[in-house]
Amino acid sequence: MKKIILALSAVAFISACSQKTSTPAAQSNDIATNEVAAIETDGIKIENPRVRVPMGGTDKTAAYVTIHNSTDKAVVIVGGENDLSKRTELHTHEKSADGMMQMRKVDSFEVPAGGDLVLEPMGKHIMMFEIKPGLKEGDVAKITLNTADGKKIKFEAPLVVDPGQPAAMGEMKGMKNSGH
Ligand SMILES: [Cu+2]
Repeated sequence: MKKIILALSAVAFISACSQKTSTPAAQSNDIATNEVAAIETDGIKIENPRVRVPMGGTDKTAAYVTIHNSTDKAVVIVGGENDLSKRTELHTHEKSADGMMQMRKVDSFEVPAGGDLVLEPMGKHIMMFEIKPGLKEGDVAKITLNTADGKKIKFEAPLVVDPGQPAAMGEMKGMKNSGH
C-alpha cells in the first residue's frame, strides 16, 4: 500500500500565518526543516492548517485546515485529539432558529471523494477545549483526526492571531472577531 508522507516546510507555515489563500504545493517537498506533518491516510493532503490564538481569558479556541481527498472514496472524520487541549470536538457554525450564529457539535465531517473539506472561521472547525494556558502566536499544535475506517490524519498547525475569513464572508467585517 502506498504511503504518502506530506512534509510542510516552515516556509509553508509562515505563509499560512500571513496569507489566506492556498499554500503553494511546491513547498511540500522541502523536508529540510523539522516542521513536518505526516499524513497516514493515503490520498489525503493538508493545506493551510492554523489555530486561532485564544482570546484573553478563555480556555478554548478553534483549529482550521483544508483537507484534500484525491481518492475515489469519501473520508469520514469522526473525532480527534491535540496536544494543546484536553478535549477536541468537531463543530459547525450555523444559524439557529432565532437567527443567531451558533456553534454546534457534530459527530463527523466528510471529505468528499475527489474534493475538499474546508474548515474555516465562521464555518466548520475543530474545537479545542481546556487549552494550556499561556499559548501565543508561533506556538504549534499537533493535531490528529481519526477517520471512520480507523486511520489517523496528523498535522501540525501554528497558532495565529488572525486565522482569516472565508472569502464569502469578506463583507461581514463586524463579525471578524466572533471567536470561531
Ligand atoms: Cu466551536
